[in-house]
Amino acid sequence: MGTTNLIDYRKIHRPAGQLFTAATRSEEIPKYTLSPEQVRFYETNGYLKGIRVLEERQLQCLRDRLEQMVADDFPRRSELIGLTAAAGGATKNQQMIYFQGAWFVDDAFHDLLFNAEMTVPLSQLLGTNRVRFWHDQLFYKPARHGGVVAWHQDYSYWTRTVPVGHITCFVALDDTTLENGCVHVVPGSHRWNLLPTVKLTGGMEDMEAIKQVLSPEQLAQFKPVPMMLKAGEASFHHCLTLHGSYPNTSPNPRRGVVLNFIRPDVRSDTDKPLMPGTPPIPKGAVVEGENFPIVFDANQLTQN
Ligand SMILES: O=C(O)CCC(=O)C(=O)O
Repeated sequence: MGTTNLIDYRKIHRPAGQLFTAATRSEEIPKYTLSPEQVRFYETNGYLKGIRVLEERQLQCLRDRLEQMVADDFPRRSELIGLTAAAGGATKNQQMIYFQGAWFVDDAFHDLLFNAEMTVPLSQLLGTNRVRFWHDQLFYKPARHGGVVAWHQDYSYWTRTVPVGHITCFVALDDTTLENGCVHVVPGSHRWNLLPTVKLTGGMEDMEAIKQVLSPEQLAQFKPVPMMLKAGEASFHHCLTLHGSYPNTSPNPRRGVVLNFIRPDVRSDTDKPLMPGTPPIPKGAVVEGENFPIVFDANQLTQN
């Protein structure tokens, strides 16, 4: 079990175990590659859905590890960022269980970052030979709890890094449906201006806050579509694509792993730490180092 030996997986910039395969050989790349139509769809609409990235055994392992992490007795709970200390199983009565840093403490969540099923499409969608990991987020909607993720653009929360060269991959650990709060996107909104931040998680009263700052043209274009996924599938969205999700009213949890990636030339735009607990990267310097591994490098692929 990868969570008992206190390894800091941030120090390992390749898969630590056998659960996921990284892209290392050029001959393997075609099997992970998106079609030109899929890339065009992403460029036009700012999202792409329904890409299978997990096999059943990988899915089951990630679900099990996540359940261990959100249990009150998880030994490395204090290392997870943003997970409120719960007592007596209170966690699952929250509207939303949210935290970052699963990849620090668990080999399966760490190795997922390097999964070629994800990293090859990411390099295509970012239009770059090298893909860098930015950070992770767990969005766990417990059964029958009324939490939303309000409409937002991811980059509104990331302006401390420039230029815009960020992408999000949502990996479904459960089928996502209208009833359990699948993510919705506004197609084409990746061409809109940068919008302000809003309170990200909350109740239905928080969902529509962004509408107060949309122009009449944007309001007219506000035609969300649901991105329903099968467990083990992923969706990708551009960091300016407006997206959000409604409450989980179903009798089962809706668990999603959100992985954020950047182009390799994205720089720090602040002298403060970019993420909680990370050393500062001086303003103007490339975002790199232990906390921001390269997860795919087309220049390093072997030929045989
Ligand atoms: O899990 C959710 O419902 C929201 C996820 C999200 O905001 C994202 O994928 O960027």
